[in-house]
This record gives sequence, C-alpha cells and structure tokens, in this order.
Amino acid sequence: MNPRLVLPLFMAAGLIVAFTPLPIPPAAPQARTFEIDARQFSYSPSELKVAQGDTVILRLVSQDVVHGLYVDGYAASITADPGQSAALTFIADKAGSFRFRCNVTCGAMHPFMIGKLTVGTNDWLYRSVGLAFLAVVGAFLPFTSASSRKVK
Ligand SMILES: [Cu+2]
Repeated sequence: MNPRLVLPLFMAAGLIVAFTPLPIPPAAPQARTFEIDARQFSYSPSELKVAQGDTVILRLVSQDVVHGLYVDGYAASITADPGQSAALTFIADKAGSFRFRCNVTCGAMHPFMIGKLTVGTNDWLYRSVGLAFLAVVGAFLPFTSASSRKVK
C-alpha cells in the first residue's frame, strides 16, 4: 500500500470506531433502587451509578436527625425524619454527573453532606477498547516515508 495513504486510512478507522452508532441497542432501561443511609454528615452509599433512561428509586433512611436529599440537575428532593425513610422516584433522562446534597440544615458540617449520581451510557467502554486496538496496530504501521525508507 502507498505509505501516504496509511495515515488517512488509519485516522478514518479511528473516527469510525469512535463515532459510529453501535449496532447493538443499549440495554433496556431498568428500575434501580438504592437504599441510602443518611447520618451526620454523610450518605452511604454516596456514589450512585445508573444508565441513562433508568428509573431511579431512592429510599432515604435517616439514622439520626432530619435529613434531606436534593439531586442537582433533576430538581428532585425528599426529606426523611429521624428513624424514618422516604422514597423518591425519577427517570434519569439526563446523562452526566450530578451532585446530590442534604437540603435540611442538619448540623455544623451540613454543607459537606453530598454525594454523586452518575448517569451514563456504556458504549464508551467498547469504543475505548476499539481505539486501544487501533493504537497497537498503528504502532506497527509505516506512517512516514522516512520510516518506510528505513525498512528498505
Ligand atoms: Cu444536612
């Protein structure tokens, strides 16, 4: 093959791997339930991961004082009384990373009572595997006329 064609072809392959819609449809949306313990001044678990389109059910259980939970970007909130639980249901239709925070002043460290909700798609994994494969292949390709001259 003409060495001058190798680089453009290789870059085109990379773009195809990175941006072509996957033939496999993403997993069907699920209902995901999380039980979150709230106590001064943390949530457990504090990191939640769901797929875009999932129905998220948060059950907030307060272990000590009144706590709340507000999800940034979704404008969804609940409040749980001491020893009680409260449930919140919403559809994770926006992808990205969102903070959730306590919205009831529960003590001195209240502003630090935060957690993270990640709403993501899984296809980046397949794409990164494909790009890594291309990078390995690319390491052996003669990209410049200088390197192909050396081979001769
Ligand atoms: Cu609080």
